[in-house]
Amino acid sequence: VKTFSYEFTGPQWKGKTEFKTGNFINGEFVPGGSGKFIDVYNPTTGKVIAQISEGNAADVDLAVDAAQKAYDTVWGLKTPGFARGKLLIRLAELIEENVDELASLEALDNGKTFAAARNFDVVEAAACLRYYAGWADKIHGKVIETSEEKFGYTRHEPIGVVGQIIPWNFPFLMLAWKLGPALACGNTIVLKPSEFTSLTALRVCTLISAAGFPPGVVNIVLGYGQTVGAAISEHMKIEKVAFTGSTAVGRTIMKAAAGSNLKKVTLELGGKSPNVVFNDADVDQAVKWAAHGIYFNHGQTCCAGSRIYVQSGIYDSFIEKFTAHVKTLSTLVGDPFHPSTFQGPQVSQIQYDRIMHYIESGKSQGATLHLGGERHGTEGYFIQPTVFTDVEPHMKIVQEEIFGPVGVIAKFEDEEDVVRQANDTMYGLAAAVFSRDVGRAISVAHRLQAGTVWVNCVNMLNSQIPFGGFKQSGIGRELGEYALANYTNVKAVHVNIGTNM
Ligand code: TXE
Repeated sequence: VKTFSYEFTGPQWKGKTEFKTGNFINGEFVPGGSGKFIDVYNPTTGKVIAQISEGNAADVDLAVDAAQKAYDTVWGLKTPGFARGKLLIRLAELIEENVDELASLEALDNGKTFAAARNFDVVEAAACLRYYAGWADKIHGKVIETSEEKFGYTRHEPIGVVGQIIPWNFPFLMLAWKLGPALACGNTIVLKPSEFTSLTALRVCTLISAAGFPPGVVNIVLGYGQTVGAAISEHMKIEKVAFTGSTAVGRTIMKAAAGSNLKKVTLELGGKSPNVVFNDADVDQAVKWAAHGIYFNHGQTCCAGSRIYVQSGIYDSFIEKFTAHVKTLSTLVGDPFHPSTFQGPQVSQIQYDRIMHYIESGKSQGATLHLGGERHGTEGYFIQPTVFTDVEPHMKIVQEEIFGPVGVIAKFEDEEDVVRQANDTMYGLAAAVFSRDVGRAISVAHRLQAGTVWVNCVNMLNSQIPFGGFKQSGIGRELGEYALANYTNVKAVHVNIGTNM
């Protein structure tokens, strides 16, 4: 197993990190069965910084066996809810104690800014684990009396071994969203991080052990989607798979589940979220939020407000103020470790190419490239914050998820018009409405086909509030009490205390 050793000497934090980069199975780092390695790139420079083991289907089998053994012997109800909660709290504490190191690693590996990683990703990950720690001893069923002599009760039993496959845009936060509810409910886990961003998942393994989780409760198998991801989704001994990533892969995972053991599937997929700004909105506020909606995390956010609809009465003033704001953001693109940087590089060469391809398609389909559209700098995967105007509903940049710092702005006349345009998409992850008329804002929020609607804000994510998609943006909900249902089987027990049939 290789070791990753790195010294951070940024202006915000100096320190060292060191950990093994093999699979984490049964509490130990072990080499991948293929004997091969995957290069890990620093997206800021495009240079290789580490090598992680490349796992295969045999590694998934080993991880499932370890997870099953842990489930049968030490986890599930053998570690009662309050004790599972205590371990989750300890893990949250250890994450907080190591926040600078974890945030640095995330910035190095993913390209997001150290400040965002520190103040959002890592902090929210710890908050999520604490939130689910609180649920761990409150997961129980109901008693349902059906007659004087008969009653039933329900048990919310853990499922057993669950599979989890996560993406690269919020590597550490997605890990916490997946681990929190699954562990609180008493399941054991086989998780695959993205092959692009596995470093924080590996670092946290040592914290999982240090917190006192028994070996085998959390197992990480590194590798590619087509091998390790497919092995998880097809596995006959995994009864549930949770996935965050592209809609195309979500479809593949559902097929694999259907073709194997009909494992339960939850999916959190892509989006093309509309952001609707009415004439009566506070324009300065709307501008600020709309920019955050699309440019936060370099546009690599599933709920990014990538379609901005502005009512005709304020269109010109919105464009003027939005342009000025985005020009300021364009001066803040650069080194993720610099304290004033707002936007770092895109995660990979593949994503860089995909986004540039969409920018070209916007131009060739006749949209106006209003701002940006070019590479920033000479190395790494940086793209200028980009704005298209004069867009038509059929254009690829209006219909498809770009997953980069590219927003499209369209004008609308009235409420009917904008609701129709906003809902004209196969996605339904999120939406936002800006208006000072609370009645209008809420009635439009109710008409938008999206799992989350923000009123006079965007991108608010809280551990307590469910998150997930309508339409082809997904199945099931993460976060909040709702996520617990993903990780329990409800058993009804009927009891007869009388002598009558
Ligand atoms: O995602 P993939 P990619 C969207 C976004 C982006 C596009 C492509 O539009 O431009 O997807 O990104 C694993 N069986 N989102 O190709 O492939 C893979 O190894 C099982 C939205 O990087 O979906 C990784 O761990 N697993 C999104 C995970 O799936 C497979 C976040 C996600 O990668 C697999 C990321 C397979 N056959 C991208 N193939 C969001 N909803 O936030 C791949 N994987």
